[in-house]
Amino acid sequence: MRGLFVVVEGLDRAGKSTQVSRLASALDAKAIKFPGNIPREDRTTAIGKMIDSYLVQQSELDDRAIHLLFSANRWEARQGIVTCLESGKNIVCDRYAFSGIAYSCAKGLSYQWCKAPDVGLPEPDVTIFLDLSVEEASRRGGYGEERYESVSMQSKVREAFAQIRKDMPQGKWVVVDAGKSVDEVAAECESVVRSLAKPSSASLAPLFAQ
Ligand code: ADP
Ligand code: 2DT
Ligand code: MG
Repeated sequence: MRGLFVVVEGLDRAGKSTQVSRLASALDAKAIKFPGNIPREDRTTAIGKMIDSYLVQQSELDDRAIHLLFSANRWEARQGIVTCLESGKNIVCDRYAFSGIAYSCAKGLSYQWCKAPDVGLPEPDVTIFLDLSVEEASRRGGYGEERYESVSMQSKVREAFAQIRKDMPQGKWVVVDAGKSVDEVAAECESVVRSLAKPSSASLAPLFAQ
């Protein structure tokens, strides 16, 4: 039996990193993160380094070029994800293709264009969207120096995530209220995963195939 592939998505400061770590412990899962790996110092592949330099505003790139680098960063991790899941180990992943779409759409790129490079990646069994208003998120500590950490950008990202939610097959996108305490959110995330059916086949479905 293959492992479960669980993705956690949300705005900056929604609590993704906190909950990925909690959920990975609860499920005895491997925790991974896009871009790069946990923590930030591990944006270590050649592509990860280019993404990191862009995010910390040390380099400029065309919006489409950086979009494709984020996608390529997932493709270079694909075999590792598949091997891990096929060995029976669960994976909990902090951001995935949905962040790719949401952040690039927020910059004005078209939804269909943004989706295309990630078509065919391993499809998560479920994506948990940690839902928090932009105002609440910004109260969790001032935004830092990284690109995208502003109220105006986060508002557009939130709208783009709402569009993705409408486009997702039934049961694949579960919204969790991220405004509750860390323990309450953790319990809800765990209950979402425990209520999933066991994977019906050993292989993973392709993302955005239909
Ligand atoms: P993300 O990875 O989504 O940016 P983090 O997990 O890093 O979010 O959390 C952002 C900040 O909010 C951290 O200071 C964290 O301690 C705090 N935090 C996380 N979850 C909660 C919560 N449920 N309630 C209040 N504060 C939280
Ligand atoms: P964190 O490392 O704090 O999660 O921030 N992003 C992420 C994109 O624009 N496209 C993507 O495909 C992904 C995975 C969101 C990473 C920043 O990178 C953005 C915030
Ligand atoms: Mg984080």
